Amino acid sequence: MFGRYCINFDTSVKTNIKNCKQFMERTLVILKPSCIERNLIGEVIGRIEKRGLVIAGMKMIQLDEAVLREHYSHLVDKPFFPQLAKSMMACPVIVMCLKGVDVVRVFREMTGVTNGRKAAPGTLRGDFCMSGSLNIIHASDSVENAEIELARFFKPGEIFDYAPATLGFIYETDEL
Ligand code: IDP
Ligand code: MG
Repeated sequence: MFGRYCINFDTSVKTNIKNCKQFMERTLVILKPSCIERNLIGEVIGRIEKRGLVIAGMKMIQLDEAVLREHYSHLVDKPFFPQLAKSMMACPVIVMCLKGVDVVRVFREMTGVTNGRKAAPGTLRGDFCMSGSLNIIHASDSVENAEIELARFFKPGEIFDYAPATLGFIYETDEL
């Protein structure tokens, strides 16, 4: 019962999660091989949880060249693409669907700029990497691309429509 509703401070006020349009924004995150191999999975997931973002889907998969050519279609003609593809196939990755109000922008800001050496301290890249290529995380860059990318990596039924009971302590009622 609780899983289907946003519970506010006043528990008599329950809003059906399907009406929480703002909360329904989603983004795709990939924990890259540079994250997995460097044992940073817990650090990244810990920050996602502490910020109040909801993990609505998560699985480990092995990427291949075909999906990377699609996912990085804007980069396939760059000289560094072969190196990028190789690094993304070096070991399995973890793909996640995050949900939250403004989650695409919020998680891009938490991620930091592409080059880890230029990323601000306090961001995931700024705190945990030193490379412009091995930069530990992928995060969707727009709401539209997030939906395209989620469809690329998740099958129907692998993303769950639930709202944690803590939601009423993460957002004020009028923010949902
Ligand atoms: P983003 O991951 O910050 O959105 P994009 O420009 O979309 O950055 O590039 C996708 C990924 O390609 C980067 O995260 C990084 O791993 C890699 N990449 C981007 N630019 C370069 C480059 O100049 N040299 C090497 N790798 C790059
Ligand atoms: Mg990008």
